[in-house]
Amino acid sequence: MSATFTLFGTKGSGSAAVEAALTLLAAPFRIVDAASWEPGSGRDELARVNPLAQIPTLVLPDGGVMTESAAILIHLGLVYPDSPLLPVDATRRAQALRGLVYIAANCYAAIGVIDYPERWCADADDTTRKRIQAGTRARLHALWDIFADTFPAQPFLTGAQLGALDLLAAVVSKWSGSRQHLATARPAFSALLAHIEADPRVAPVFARHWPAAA
Ligand SMILES: N[C@@H](CCC(=O)N[C@@H](CS)C(=O)NCC(=O)O)C(=O)O
Repeated sequence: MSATFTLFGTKGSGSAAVEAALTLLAAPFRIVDAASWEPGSGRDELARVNPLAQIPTLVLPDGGVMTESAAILIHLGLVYPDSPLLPVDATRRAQALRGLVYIAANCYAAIGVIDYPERWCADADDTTRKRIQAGTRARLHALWDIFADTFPAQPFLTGAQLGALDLLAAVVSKWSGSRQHLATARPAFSALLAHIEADPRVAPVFARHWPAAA
């Protein structure tokens, strides 16, 4: 049992969203550098706590293991009710929860198909893999367009303050050409994402994960 959170993750990955949330909370945490694609002791330790060996994985101070980025962020918002992670107002909170699950279930899931098409198609040859990736990428970009049209900035996605939905949107949109697509397809939303990651409370986390964009 540890008094702090233990976050499994690596640079440029979805663990950035949880790292940003823990940073926003000023919660004590340590990072174990780990990813399923990085052999080593971190990956071994990660696989022992999460059979999917996916990141983010968060070990709680009570020893409980949390996986699934949206669930982790919701849990942190509930454990830190005075924080800005989740809106206090029930109407706004409902939309924030909807948005978090939307990103995880739709956008993040599409990334998993693009990264590992062979997991979703038996005996896929290279042409088939590329076709799955191209179709999923187009679908991912359309999913972000719908997200941008559905979740208004007020001025942040979570509401008046930077919160969990902002962090997950800013991180999951980093991959598979989504930011480049949104820059022309949804410029206002694209500007909001840039504004989120430039927020001084979380900017160091984004700069550590995506140094070229810093
Ligand atoms: N459903 C998970 C997806 C997490 C996920 O796919 N993480 C990626 C890194 S960004 C991963 O660990 N992929 C490696 C793998 O699936 O082997 C969540 O929402 O957190």
